[in-house]
Amino acid sequence: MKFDVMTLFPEMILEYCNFSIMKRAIDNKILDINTINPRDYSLDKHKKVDDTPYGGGAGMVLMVQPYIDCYESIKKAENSITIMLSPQGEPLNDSLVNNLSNYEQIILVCGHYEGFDERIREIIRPKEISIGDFVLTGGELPALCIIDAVSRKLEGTLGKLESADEDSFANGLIEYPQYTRPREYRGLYVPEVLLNGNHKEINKFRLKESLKRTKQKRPDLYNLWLNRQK
Ligand code: 4HQ
Repeated sequence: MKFDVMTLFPEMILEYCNFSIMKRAIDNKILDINTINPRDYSLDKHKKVDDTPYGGGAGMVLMVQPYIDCYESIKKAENSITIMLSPQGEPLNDSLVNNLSNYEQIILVCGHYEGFDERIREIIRPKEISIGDFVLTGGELPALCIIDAVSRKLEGTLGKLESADEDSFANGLIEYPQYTRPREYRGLYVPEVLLNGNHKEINKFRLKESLKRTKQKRPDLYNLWLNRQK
């Protein structure tokens, strides 16, 4: 899968992807991360990419010309989607991540500090995605959230020991409690059931704990799970 990230700060994207599981997936050719900087497409003699808003008001607005010329320079695969990171977008969740993992190419449009000239949206017609109801200084972190979450769904990204179908949300529930050595720490013990090797009992315990936690911490997800069982 290829990600093309339009950003004024390409190093932010590339640096994150240069570590751990992301780096391994890139080295193994499962992933290709490319950045394109709209500043390189600015026709302004000072390489300007933003300007003051028509109608007045605080802040600056990202200019249509550098963003559109940058966007049009990207070679589009047949099965590709363009996403703009924005608090106005559809909230990111596990099912959206699964859908995105089926594309051959994902183009991510990041802004920074300021809003986009509305004509960028009108011309590109991107899908807009939000990572939550709060305001960030730029779209780079949300873009990385999408790159990271989608990448770990791709075959071969996670090793056997990091399987994606056992974590939170694989079954719509949050994770059961986990333990490793030692069996006792400051008087706190690992539950007996995990020590006896009875995998039927262990799975029963884990499901019960997942349900208990989800009901208590995320009643919204618990109700979705209940409805799915019908
Ligand atoms: N942004 N989820 C990028 C966000 C955001 C979010 C604000 C998007 C700043 C430049 N993006 N602009 N929340 O806060 O996706």
